[in-house]
Order: sequence, then structure tokens, then C-alpha cells
Amino acid sequence: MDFKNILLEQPEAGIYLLTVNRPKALNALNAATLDEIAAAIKKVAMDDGARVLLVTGAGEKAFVAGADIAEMQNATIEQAREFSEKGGRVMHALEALPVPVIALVNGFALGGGCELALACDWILAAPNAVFGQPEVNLGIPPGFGGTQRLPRRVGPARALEMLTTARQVKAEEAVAIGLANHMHPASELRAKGLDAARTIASRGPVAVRLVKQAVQRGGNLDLFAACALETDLFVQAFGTQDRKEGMTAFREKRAAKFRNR
Ligand code: DAK
Repeated sequence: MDFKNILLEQPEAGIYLLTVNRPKALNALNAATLDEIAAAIKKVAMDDGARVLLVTGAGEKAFVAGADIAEMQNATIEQAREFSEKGGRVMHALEALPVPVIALVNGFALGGGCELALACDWILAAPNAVFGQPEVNLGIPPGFGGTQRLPRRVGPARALEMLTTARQVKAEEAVAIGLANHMHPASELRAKGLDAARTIASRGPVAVRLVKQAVQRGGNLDLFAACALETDLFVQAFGTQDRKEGMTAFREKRAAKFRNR
């Protein structure tokens, strides 16, 4: 695929790396970039061999510094709605990918950039990572799901503080409040992301996909219904060849050879 604003690579079998690639604008998300991210997500979603998607930003300064302020400055109300819906669809599609998605946050993750990171399943942060929802400085609330995903990640009180004051949160604090899972030196961030991706790729692929489904869908249900959902997914896995292979390999004291079947 011919992308102008992103890179989509496959550094290893089953592992995709999406890089937002507009470093001169600190990787700000304009409409064209959102379209390309949507196309990349579709490609990963349709690849049966996909195991993990890593998402990062080009350059050393920013993951994504937000929605493109220059592009949206003169938008009409109709265009604003269109843009917000487009961004919303991209974040949903990312979140709904059947495989885990890990954000590698290597600098500013502000506004739409923070929302992009939040649509990923978890975040690894470099020490220079800065998270924030500065939209109130521009006279708008977040438009790509920040008011919904941030409180679900860090709790309503911490989210409301960030959303209403525009206070920026650095990497160490992000880890402390559960916004990011781990902090790694900038020079090691990509390698650590690949390590995590490799580990996931070595596990039972059907099981990994079902785990993601259980956590995401179950989070919107009461505990009883969520545990019933877990049982359904467990039973679904039990009929697979991979389940038989996993248990046989354990008994034979060898590594399992999973086939995503
Ligand atoms: N959009 C466009 N360009 C950006 C940008 C952005 N969000 N952020 C940075 N840039 C550009 C700068 O304009 C500059 O371009 P040139 O002047 O060189 O042409 C270049 O990137 C380098 O930035 P700086 O010179 O400012 O670099 P500094 O190191 O001095 O500062 C900074 C870095 C990240 C602190 C600063 O650039 C900054 O404050 N950036 C804006 C951060 C921000 O407010 N981001 C949130 C945007 S609001 C909506 C739907 C969704 C949203 C909004 C509306 N609709 C429904 C319409 C979402 C909103 C947001 O994301």
C-alpha cells in the first residue's frame, strides 16, 4: 500500500509496526493520516497471520501531538462533525482489532495523540513521553474518545483533572496511575515493544484473541454476564486444534506449535 503519512512495516512474522510519519508537524493527525491509519488497520485485521500491532510516531520528539490544529482551524460545524466521526471510527477500529495493540509513546501524546494511545490495549512509554488532553486550551472538549477512554483507564477523578485543567502527565506519573504499563529508555522502546510482541506471538493465537475479546466485551457487562461470556469463549477455545496441541505439548515437555486453528 502506498502511504504518504504513515509507515506500515512487518519487522517479523505476525508483528506489524505502524508509524505515524509527519515528524515536521509532530505527527499531528490530519484527515488524510486518519484515512491511512484506517486502511492500515483494515489490512492488519484481514491478515489471519497477524499477532500484534505496535503503534508509534516518527522522530524523537512526538508520538502524536494531537489532531492537526492547522487543518481544523477553519472547519465548519459539519466538517468538525465529519472529522470527529472519522477519528472516532479509527479509534474504534484500532480498539476492535482482534489482536493486541501496543502503543510505543516516544514523546508528546497530546489531544488526539493521547486518544490514539488510549485506543491501544496498553502503552509503553519512553522517559520523554508526555500525555495530556489540552483541548480545553483550544475551547473544545476532546473529540476522539478521550472523555470516555481516559476515565476508564485511570479512573474518573484523575481523568477529570487532566481533562479540565489540561495538566500534562510525564512518563513516570503515567506509569504510577496506570496510564502506561512500563517506562523504557527511548533507545530501547522499539526493542521492548518487539519483545512483548514476540512473547504474545509465541502464545496460542486463538486464546490470545479470545482473551482480548473477553476483557473488552466483559468490561461492559455485569460480573455474572461477563463470567458467562468467559465460559462461552473458554468452550470455544476448547474445541480448537491449538488447545489440543498446547496441552499435548505440555505433557510431552516440548514447545507447542500453534497453528491458529
Ligand atoms: N497540529 C498541527 N501542527 C502541530 C501540532 C498540531 N497538533 N502540534 C505541533 N505542530 C507543529 C507546529 O505548528 C510546528 O510547525 P511549524 O511552525 O514548524 O510549521 C511543528 O509542529 C513543531 O512544533 P513546535 O515548534 O510547537 O514544537 P515545540 O517543541 O516548541 O512544542 C508542543 C511542542 C507539542 C508543546 C507544541 O507543538 C504544542 O503545544 N502543540 C499542540 C499540542 C496540542 O494542543 N495538541 C492537541 C490538539 S487538540 C475535533 C476532533 C478532535 C480534536 C479536535 C477537534 N473536531 C471535531 C473538529 C482533537 C483535538 C486535539 O488533538
